[in-house]
Amino acid sequence: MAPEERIIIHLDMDAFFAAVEELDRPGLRGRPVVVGADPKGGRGRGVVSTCSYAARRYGIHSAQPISEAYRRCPHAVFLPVRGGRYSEVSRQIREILEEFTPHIEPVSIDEAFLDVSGAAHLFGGKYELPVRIKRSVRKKTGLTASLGVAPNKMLAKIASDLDKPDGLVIVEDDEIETFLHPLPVDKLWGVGPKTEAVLASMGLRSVGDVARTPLRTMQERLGEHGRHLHRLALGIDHRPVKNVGEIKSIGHEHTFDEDTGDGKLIENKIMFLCEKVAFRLRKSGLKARAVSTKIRLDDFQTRTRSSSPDEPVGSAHEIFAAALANLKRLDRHGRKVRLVGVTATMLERNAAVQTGLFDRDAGNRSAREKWERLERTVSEIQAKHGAGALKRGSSIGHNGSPSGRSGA
Ligand code: TTP
Ligand code: MG
Repeated sequence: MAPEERIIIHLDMDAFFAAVEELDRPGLRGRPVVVGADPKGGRGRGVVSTCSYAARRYGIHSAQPISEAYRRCPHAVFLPVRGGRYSEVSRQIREILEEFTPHIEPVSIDEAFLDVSGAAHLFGGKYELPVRIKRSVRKKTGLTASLGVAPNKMLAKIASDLDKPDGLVIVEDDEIETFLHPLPVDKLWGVGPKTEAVLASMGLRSVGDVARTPLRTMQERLGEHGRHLHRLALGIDHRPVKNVGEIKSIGHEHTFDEDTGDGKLIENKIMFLCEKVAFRLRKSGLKARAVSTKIRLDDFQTRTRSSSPDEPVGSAHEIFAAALANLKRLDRHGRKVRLVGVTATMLERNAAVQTGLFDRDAGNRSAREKWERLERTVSEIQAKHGAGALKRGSSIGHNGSPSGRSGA
């Protein structure tokens, strides 16, 4: 028997926060709407959470300083973030998706993967099913979603973004190359500005350029990351769609450009990894009962230490405290370090944080405030370090950062 065709859908709501605001106040429809910090007549210091497509025509975008958004379009409607309301809509969307399949992996408040390999035939097949999902979302929430349908998660994710808003892009098995290869390299998961610069220095600008480069060359220049990118460029991505209960661990690792004995550098890198882990925990509405730290020495010996904090941890600094304590217990025998990794395990639901697509408990006020605070922090980090620092979806390991993985 032939193996079942894999049909993965990635759904991403259009201009989500702004679209909800327009929904609640129809008078705003079509106007430039900016959701985020108070612009204070151009002196505001926060950032844009998101904006409507009408506002995007002025060059306004997520994570941009709100003062700049104001400068670009002072007559836009500026609105504060109402996290509780967006979570409510997000739950509604999740319920709609559950009518189609139980295999749903929520990625963020307005984004999810669905594995409909088994369900598609019940809803008229893979061309009809996404149309029905879009229609149902539209009818029941009044909002538009963009969908990508493809044989794997990476392709579905790229596809959902190609025809926004209200898009539907289907990638067939036999058109992976024609679909993927002309795209710029930064469409590949895990390619941020730094990797993009390395690839550019190798003369590689399109995904096809990467695919045509010998694996060896990719590995020589970018190590494990290079191997991973090469596979992605060929359209290979076997990761399953995971229901929230199936996410057993969230981890990130980093291979140093050069083996290092610099304790400060190692600690800084671990902090950076903890931030990435914390960000993904937050997106998934999870906390960890255990944290493990891994080092690989210059002779390729690999050591791991785990610990269980008294309380489940979710924030970067809590994870870092545990990761650092683990690190101190790892004997390096004076050798240099080649790779470090941090993994959060024994995951459980984080009751305090609303994450929308996951969250079934309606928000009480303090949870909502926390949620909003978190949103703001994320946006601030993005504003400071560039959207790539906490890029949604594309560079987050949940979706396949080169060194990220969700172990099962
Ligand atoms: P996105 O799906 O990235 O953006 P979007 O839905 O607003 O627009 P698009 O049509 O391009 O998908 O993010 C979902 C929501 O998450 C967004 O509406 C607001 C919030 N968000 C932030 O608060 N800060 C950010 O930097 C980003 C990217 C999103
Ligand atoms: Mg969206």
